[in-house]
Amino acid sequence: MNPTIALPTAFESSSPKERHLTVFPEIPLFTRHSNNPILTRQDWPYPINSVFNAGATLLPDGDTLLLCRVEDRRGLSHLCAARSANGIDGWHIDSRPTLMSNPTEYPEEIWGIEDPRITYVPELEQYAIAYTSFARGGPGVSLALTRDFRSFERYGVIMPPEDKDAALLPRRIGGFWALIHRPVTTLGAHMWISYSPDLRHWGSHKVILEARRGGWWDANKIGLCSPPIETSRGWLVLYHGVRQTASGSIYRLGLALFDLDKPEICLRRGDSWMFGPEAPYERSGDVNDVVFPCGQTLAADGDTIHLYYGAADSCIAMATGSIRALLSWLDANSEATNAVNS
Ligand code: BMA
Repeated sequence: MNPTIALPTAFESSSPKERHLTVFPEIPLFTRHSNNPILTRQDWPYPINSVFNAGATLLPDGDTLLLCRVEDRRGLSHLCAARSANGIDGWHIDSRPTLMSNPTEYPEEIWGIEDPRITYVPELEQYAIAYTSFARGGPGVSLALTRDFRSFERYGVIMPPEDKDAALLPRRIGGFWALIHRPVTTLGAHMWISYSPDLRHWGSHKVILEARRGGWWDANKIGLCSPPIETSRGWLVLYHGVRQTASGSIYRLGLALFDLDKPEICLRRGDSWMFGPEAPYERSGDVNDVVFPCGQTLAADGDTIHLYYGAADSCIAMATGSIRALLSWLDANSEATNAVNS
C-alpha cells in the first residue's frame, strides 16, 4: 500500500556544487532501532538455524506482518509469518512454517524458498509474493497470491534460473503487470523489468539498471531490495550492490528513481551507497557484512518508512527513514539520467 507522496519544493534538485558537499550525509538516512535485532532464532517457536530477509506489509487491522525467510537446520529455507501491533516487538510467530517448499508439485523448490517481497495489489484485493525458488538449475523467481497469509495460490516459477530479487509493482502499467527482477546473463547481474497480461506469461524484457564496473561499491552485481515505493516523482527503488573483496562480499544499499509511467526509465541513481553493514549484528553472522531488506511499511504520515532487513543472514533488524529525505539525498547525490548505466 504505497500512496503517492506529494513533495514540497524545498526538496527539489540541488546544484552540482552542493552535490559534492553532500556526498556523505552527516545525518544518517536510516536510523537503526534501539531494539535491533528485532527478531532472532531465539524467538522462534520451533528449532531453526536463522531468520532473515523478510517481506513486510501492513495488514488491514494496522498490524505489521513480516514474512520471514527461515533457514532450518538442514540449510533449506521456508517462509514463516510474524505479526506485531507496533512492528517492533510483541511478535506472534506462526507455530509452524507458513509457506513450505512443495517440491512434488513445484520441483523448482527442491532446495527451499527464500527472500519474499510482498506487494499489495488493490485490483486483485490480494497480496502478491515474489520469492526465490531454489533447485538444481539455480535460483528462479516464483509467485504466490494470498488474501490472509494463511492460504496461498501458487503460480509456480515465473522467471527461470538464474533469477532472483523480484517484486511486482502494485498496479498495471499501460494495461500490463510489471515485475522487477535480477537475472544473471552473460551481460552481468543487472536489474530488469518484464511485463505480463495475466501474471503468468511474461515478455517485453528490458534492463533497467546495470551493475557498475571497476571500483564502484555496486560493481558487477546489483538487485532490487524491498518493493518500489510510488511517489509523485517516480518509483523510488532501494537496491543492493555487492562489493567483492579479498575477505568476502559486502552488501550495501543504494537508491534510484524510475519513471512512473515508464518504469524502465531510470531518472536518477545515487552515486554512493546510503546504508551499509556497521552494527555488530550486520557485520558478523552466518554471512558477514550483509544488510538485505526485502520489505518496508509506510507510516500514516505517508513519509516515514520502516525498513526491515536481514542482517548477516542471521537475524532481522529495522531502521527508520523518510521518503522526502531519501529523495532529497538522491537529488544531491546523483546526476539526472535517462541511461541504464553510468
Ligand atoms: C544473496 C541472497 C540473499 C543473501 C545474500 C547474502 O545472493 O541469496 O538471500 O542474504 O546473498 O548471503
